[in-house]
Amino acid sequence: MKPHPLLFLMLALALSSCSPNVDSSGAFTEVTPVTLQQALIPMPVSLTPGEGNPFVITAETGIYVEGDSEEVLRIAGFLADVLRPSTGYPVPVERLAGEAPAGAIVLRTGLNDATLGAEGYQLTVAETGVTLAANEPAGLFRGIQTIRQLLPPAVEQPTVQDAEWAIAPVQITDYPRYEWRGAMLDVARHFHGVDRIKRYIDLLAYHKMNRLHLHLSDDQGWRIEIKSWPKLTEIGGATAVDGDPGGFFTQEEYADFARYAAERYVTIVPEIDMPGHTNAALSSYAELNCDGVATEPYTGIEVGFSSLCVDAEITYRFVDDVVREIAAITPGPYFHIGGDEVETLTQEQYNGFVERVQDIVQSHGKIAVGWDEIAHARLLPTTLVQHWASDSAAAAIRQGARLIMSPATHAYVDMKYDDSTPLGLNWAGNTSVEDGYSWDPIDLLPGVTDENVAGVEAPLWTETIKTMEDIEFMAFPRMAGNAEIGWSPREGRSWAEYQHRLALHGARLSALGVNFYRAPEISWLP
Ligand code: NGO
Repeated sequence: MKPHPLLFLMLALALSSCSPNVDSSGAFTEVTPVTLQQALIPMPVSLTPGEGNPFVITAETGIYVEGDSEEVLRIAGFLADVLRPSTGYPVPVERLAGEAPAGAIVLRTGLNDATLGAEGYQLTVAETGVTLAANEPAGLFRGIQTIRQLLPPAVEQPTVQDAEWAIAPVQITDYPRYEWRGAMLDVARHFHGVDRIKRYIDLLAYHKMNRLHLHLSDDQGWRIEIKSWPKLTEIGGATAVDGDPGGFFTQEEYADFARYAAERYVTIVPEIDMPGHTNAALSSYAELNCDGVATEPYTGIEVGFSSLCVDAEITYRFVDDVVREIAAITPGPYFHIGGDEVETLTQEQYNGFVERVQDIVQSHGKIAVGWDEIAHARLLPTTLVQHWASDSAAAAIRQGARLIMSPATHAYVDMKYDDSTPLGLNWAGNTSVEDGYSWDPIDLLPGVTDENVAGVEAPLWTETIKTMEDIEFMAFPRMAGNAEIGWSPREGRSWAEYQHRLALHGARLSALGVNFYRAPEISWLP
């Protein structure tokens, strides 16, 4: 019998790199050649190669959905939409009536397996067909990202490719380590519109990430329409860093991409940064200033100088209106109140503000999230604290709050890769791809265990980031590392092994058209 072409691909990869093997418990064992299967990012909990010939997608392959769920049908359609352009095959999506035909891809929910949770899945690939099963639709959606990565990278191309669409037999059981696997995009320093938000959501979803935190306001810009305070966007929305063009989302646009995100099991987390980082609001409404005089618009990149007038009642009417309007168009349960870098208030004033705003957020049915500094105030039991630079984590943990880990020295993707990086900042130091991968949420701060950690988030602040190409260049490939830190088991993660998977992952990012940073220390595969 003729050797299968996939063997040649595996051999080619074997010559270029090596990676540890994974046993059924997910631990990395011996060093063997990288195969497409072992190049998954994030690495699954357990992966067992099967026997026999690969499964091959052909002109006859269809996707079949068990049961009558519309949601699962939509998820099947998502996979078909990935497969059709590059394979050129029709890839019909149908409900399964009776037995699945040979060579089918079958999707099934209702597994009832507690270990898998809402986002876990089981994937079985054999020559005769593919079965993807999960407790919930969200798990199927995550598993589909794995199917995409098991296929040749060309599957992500937008036009018909000449390739053999084969997947070697494998059995995968997979579920996330943390519930919160996020990215933050600052749309305030430079505005990034709906198309960019959707593209970013696609790239996050591809890496099994599930939160997009949007930094919607700062000194330089206010980016979300508030119908009861229209000057916020009229005046505050007009500016950006360096005098670049401003912009803002209408509430309809916001609701549109929030829905787009939800269809990909990504939760939008809106942030209105307060009481500091508020010059855009202070320049829009004189009455928000203690002296009753509107400030000048600001387009520099200093921090810490602005604050709402925390002793004036109108401030809380303003906050209540803003939180109410945004909460009403936000399907997810979170509202981020900022709280970072306030240099013009006493601790008492600051704490009083944070405590009141937390209650306002709760009164509109949302869970409050805030940067490190809020841990000095009295926190509600549900409030999440986003660690970035200070040592307030201990105060947060003492109050029983859980942490979102965004250490600036590792997870800030606005930091330069090295001294030659044309974009980005470096106040937290350069962050190479290795620095961005080689950290773990429970190793950075004393006394933190997985119990204290909700998850991981990679912020992209945009003082220097103006285009989608800029966003992609800074976020990728580091975002892939953050995705793995949030999803994969801690046990066995190592840079020595990861860099080989990343080398192959580069071919997928290229096929997706991502303008990623080709770090010279990685032997990127074409
Ligand atoms: C800090 C600051 C932001 C900056 C960012 C730049 C936090 C939480 N506040 O992070 O305003 O944009 O650094 O890296």
